Amino acid sequence: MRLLTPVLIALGLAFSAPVIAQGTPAAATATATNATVAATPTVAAPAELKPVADIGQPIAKGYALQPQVTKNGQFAMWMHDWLLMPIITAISVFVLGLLFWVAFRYRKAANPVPSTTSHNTVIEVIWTLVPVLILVGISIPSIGLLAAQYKPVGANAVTIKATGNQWFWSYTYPDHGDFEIVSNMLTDEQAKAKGEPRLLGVDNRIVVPVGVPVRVLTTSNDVIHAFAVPALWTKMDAVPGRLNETSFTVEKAGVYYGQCSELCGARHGFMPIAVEAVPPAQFAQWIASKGGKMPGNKPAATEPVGSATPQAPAPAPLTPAPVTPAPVAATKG
Ligand SMILES: [Cu+2]
Repeated sequence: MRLLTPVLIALGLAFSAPVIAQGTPAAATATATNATVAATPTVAAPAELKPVADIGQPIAKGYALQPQVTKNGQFAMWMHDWLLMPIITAISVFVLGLLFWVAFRYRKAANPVPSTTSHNTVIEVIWTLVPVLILVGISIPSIGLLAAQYKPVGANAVTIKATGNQWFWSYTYPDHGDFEIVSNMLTDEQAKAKGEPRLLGVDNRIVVPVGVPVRVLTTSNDVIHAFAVPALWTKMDAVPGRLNETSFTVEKAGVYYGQCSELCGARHGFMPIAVEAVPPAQFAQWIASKGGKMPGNKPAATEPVGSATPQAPAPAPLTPAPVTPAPVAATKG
């Protein structure tokens, strides 16, 4: 009898262990609502921004670039609209005009005896030099833009690790408590009900602060994907086994949509990206609502002023328990 009890307990544990082990991955891969639930947030998430038509998403009957909300994007758009397009148009019109002129002026009827000239030094110098000057003129702002796009951001940047999966995105915020966001596309019905654009709306957006540089580290769990958000002038391949880096600083609050931009399989077109840019204070609140914390060990924006233990070491001594219940009750819902 004395032996029987431990044997029974051991048997019970042995049988229950596989059940627990099987339960965990199933929960982890459950695509829709994610780790955020498990994190038991103590702060309510700020209200989601509503998408605005023609901002951060394709424009009906549009043919130009989407309105840009980063400095790099605005410069790139200026370059496209006021440098490249005028030069391309002028060259095309000039060459087409030359062709028409040659075909008309030197047709057989008008010019029965063709010239045998084969060299003209002045013209040859001009048609070599002018294209070189045009290309040099374009390359100066172009190289500047390229360098700006890949300029590493400083220590104050918010880091997001974006991982491509067949066929959804998952994100972690390594400097903010390393919580995970699993982001799946909404169905047509869900998108309609939520006022989200079709094929672009997701169940869980990523949130970034306005005016603060954001560093995006991209990688993949399976095949090559690409993290791309047109309004943020951002596109970076997400390659399995590698970590790529890109960055952007959003200048304007709003919701900006993107898509996977590397053919990655059957549902490549159905793994959108939604980035919500909000004021820094709201960002801190969102981080707290996900169970994360702002860097520097400060609990994220739970208390606006006061009780600010400066640089408190991580395991702060426990204060008497009944301090927080009121806000929890107030914010739940
Ligand atoms: Cu993909």
